[in-house]
Amino acid sequence: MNEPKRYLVTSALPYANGPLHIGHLAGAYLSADIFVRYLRLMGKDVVYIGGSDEHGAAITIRAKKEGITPREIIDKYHTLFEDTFRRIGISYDKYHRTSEPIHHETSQEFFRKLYDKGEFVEQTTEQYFDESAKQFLADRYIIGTCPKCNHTEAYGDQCENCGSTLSPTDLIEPRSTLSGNKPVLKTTTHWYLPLDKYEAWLREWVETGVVDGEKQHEPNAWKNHVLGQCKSWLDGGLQPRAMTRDLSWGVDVPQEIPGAEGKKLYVWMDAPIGYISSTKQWAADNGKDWKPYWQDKDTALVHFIGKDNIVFHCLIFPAILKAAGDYILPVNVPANQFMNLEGRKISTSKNWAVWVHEYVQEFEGREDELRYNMIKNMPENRDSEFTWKGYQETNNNELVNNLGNFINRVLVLTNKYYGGVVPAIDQRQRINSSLAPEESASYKEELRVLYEGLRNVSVNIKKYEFRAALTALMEISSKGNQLLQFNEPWKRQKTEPEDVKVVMNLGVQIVAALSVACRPFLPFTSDKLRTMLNLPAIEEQGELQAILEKLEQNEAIVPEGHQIGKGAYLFERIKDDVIDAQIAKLEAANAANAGVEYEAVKDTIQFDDFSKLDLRTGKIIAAEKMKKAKKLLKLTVDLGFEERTVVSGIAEFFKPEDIIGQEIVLVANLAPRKLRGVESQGMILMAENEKGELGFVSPPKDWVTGFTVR
Ligand code: B3M
Ligand code: ZN
Repeated sequence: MNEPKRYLVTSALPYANGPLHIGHLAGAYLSADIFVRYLRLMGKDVVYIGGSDEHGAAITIRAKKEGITPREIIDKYHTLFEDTFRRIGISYDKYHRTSEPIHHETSQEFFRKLYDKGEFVEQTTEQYFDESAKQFLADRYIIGTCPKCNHTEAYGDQCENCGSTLSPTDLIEPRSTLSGNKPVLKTTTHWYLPLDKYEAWLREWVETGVVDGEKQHEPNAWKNHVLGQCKSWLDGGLQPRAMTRDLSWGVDVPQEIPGAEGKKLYVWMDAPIGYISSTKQWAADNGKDWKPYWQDKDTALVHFIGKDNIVFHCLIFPAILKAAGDYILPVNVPANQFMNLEGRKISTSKNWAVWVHEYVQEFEGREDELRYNMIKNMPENRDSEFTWKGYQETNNNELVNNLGNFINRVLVLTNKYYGGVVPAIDQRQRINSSLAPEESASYKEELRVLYEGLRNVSVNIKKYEFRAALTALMEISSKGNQLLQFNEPWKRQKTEPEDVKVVMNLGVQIVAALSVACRPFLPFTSDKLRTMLNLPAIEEQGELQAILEKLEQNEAIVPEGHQIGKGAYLFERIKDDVIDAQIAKLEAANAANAGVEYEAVKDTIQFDDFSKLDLRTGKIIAAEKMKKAKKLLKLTVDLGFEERTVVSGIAEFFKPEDIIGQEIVLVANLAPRKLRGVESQGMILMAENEKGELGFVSPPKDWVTGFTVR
């Protein structure tokens, strides 16, 4: 494909039903933000679109749980999202929302168009219905056991454990999320998108990049795991998919269509169209035309998403766009995989997450420190992991010791030696190369090294390889540090001032290049650096392109005689106590959420106290209910060397017939006690959980009875 004339870049619209966590950030947002900031810095025409997904069962279910209306839920989370994205530096051109009228109109237009063109197939089928809630149960209103992996909490549309896409009728033992009841089947009529009919062109498009005889993208530019998911869907055979639902919240099916009453658009039909309505709103706000961004073949459309959204962006939405006609298809869908947290899957419901809105509050001024770690660990091709220790390490070892240290040394020394004025140099002077301690280099050769470094960042961003791009950025800083290390200006300033001028002038050039090149990754740092260097603030209008052009001509970026400002530390070390507090917070939130309240540990006893207990393994050989004692069972316990009668308060949890043969641990030297006229000769050890349920503490299975436990 030729160099595109313009770019339309999207990030998945997050469901407005709960806050954003680092997994979201690492999935669809940081990647897009790096990409668009880079394109703007290269002087490209790019619009970055997003918004909140405010329809779908996830919203109404959440509203019900919190006892408020869907409207209150979406307002709450939409506001939170907007604020969070701004504070962590996600630089949308438009952050919109799907509850806006312009979106309802746009998605209804699509529906109408597909309807009028006869693309839909109307089908009456049996669907699950909750009789107590009087509602059909699509998608997330129904859960059950996944037929593929046996996960017991799979949704009607998707299993979050194995990633399979499901239909409600695939679920084993389905139950309603509204009432918990087993649903019944009832007939209902819906409009289906005949994906089976589009299968051939979708396959050709995904596999070869060709559609309607025209090459639209290079298929080898798509990530393997994205292609893999598409192919496995196509190989499995595409099925018609309902584009409507029986719901009370969502975009109405256009009312003039017969049978539209009570029907809403399927959220996965309306949400991606949200990209278009958001673009329309952006265009209206900025006096632009939205159409070329969606309809001109010279536009590159790129969707950034998480892997659970692949099928919707690579097959279903393209099918909708093509069925509508006049629309372009994405040139790439660089989906990321998932980010785990401290060895476990991130889970909103289990509160196992680092919440971005909490981070930006607790770590205000350290937004880039999080961005850096997330980019370094971006789950580009496989799942990755965030740990607080890792975050501390990347901050202390890479941002503080490498980048921050280099920049600080250049600014401090330039101020110290030249009062902050970039020194004039003699270009014939040779200095020690930044590449190897024993080699020499000219000023121009070092500018060339810088140019290559920037190109390396650039090339990797273009390939959507953001981790590698970040590594390339840090290599520029490492070489800057080597330049200082190999030339030791602090030792040679007195004796070889001309050499030192060349070194320090180059140092300033590298810092200035970093102030531009770091921007896609570390936008806040970029702003600070520009101020320190006393250079114009970056508007993201071709600044990287401009410095690449200069360097390519062996020209300096910052002229001799330019007055820079004072240095300051850009990054601070993060101490252990900060990290420990975050880990403790995570554990505490998790325990509180699980409803666990632990009993306080009793006063310390001495070993002698403990050793007075005589604990023995035993087996229950007879059990019966006690008269007029609901909680008590009368048990006979075999200790091998004798039998005991034990009265135990476990009748609420165990039936006598179920515990014959149960192996137990008995306190064998407890003074006998009469309970309801029966002498109890010992006590059986039981564990009690947070709900007050009892379970036997038992010796390893089939051990001989009567032996000591200590
Ligand atoms: N809201 C799913 C999600 O948040 C969905 C994305 C829509 S993108 C058009 O993962
Ligand atoms: Zn599954």
